[in-house]
Amino acid sequence: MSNYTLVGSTTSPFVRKLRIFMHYNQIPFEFKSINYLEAKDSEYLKSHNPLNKIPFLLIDEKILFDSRVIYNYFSTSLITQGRKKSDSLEDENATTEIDGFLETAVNLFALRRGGLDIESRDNSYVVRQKERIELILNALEKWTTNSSTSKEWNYQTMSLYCALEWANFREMINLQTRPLLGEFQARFKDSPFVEETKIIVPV
Ligand SMILES: N[C@@H](CCC(=O)N[C@@H](CS)C(=O)NCC(=O)O)C(=O)O
Repeated sequence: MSNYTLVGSTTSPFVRKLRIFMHYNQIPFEFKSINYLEAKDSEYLKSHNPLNKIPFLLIDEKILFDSRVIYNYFSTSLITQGRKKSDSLEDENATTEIDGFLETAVNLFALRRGGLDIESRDNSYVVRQKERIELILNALEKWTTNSSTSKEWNYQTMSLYCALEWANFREMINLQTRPLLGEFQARFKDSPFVEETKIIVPV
């Protein structure tokens, strides 16, 4: 059996959903927590992943980038073992929407942290990113109401839970203005491995 090390941070929602998914599916792994804002960890990240992003997975001597690719790697194996069903087209679209929301929100957060006024309507790129966030959240609200997948603890619901909690925590969204998504969060707040993987900001 392979040795797995998941490299990431204790704040990243892309990392957190994989930690939850792997624990939930009893996949043994080591979690290596890094803080890429610190010089040593930044060098470590750059020397391993040319995308300069977390998460990545070490599989013995090999390496795999990107949360969705890592998820697909484990999902395929679980399906072969009869321990998981395949994702439907609707599930795939939900994953794309959640990842799209998160990539956009993470980029805007980084721009804001760098000093850009993301509330200004002068920057058409920023305006378009914010519009994308609203469009995706509208679609996900419908998904949380209509889809049977949204009622169980699975990769899609783990992804949305982690995405919303991160975005709310970083004040990129206000869940008070999205009651359907607030209900979704309340439904899953006591789910397996939510507490164990809660957001911890390095001091
Ligand atoms: N598509 C990537 C996105 C990962 C991502 O954006 N991770 C953020 C942390 S939440 C990151 O590493 N950002 C580094 C940076 O922007 O410099 C995935 O799904 O793994």
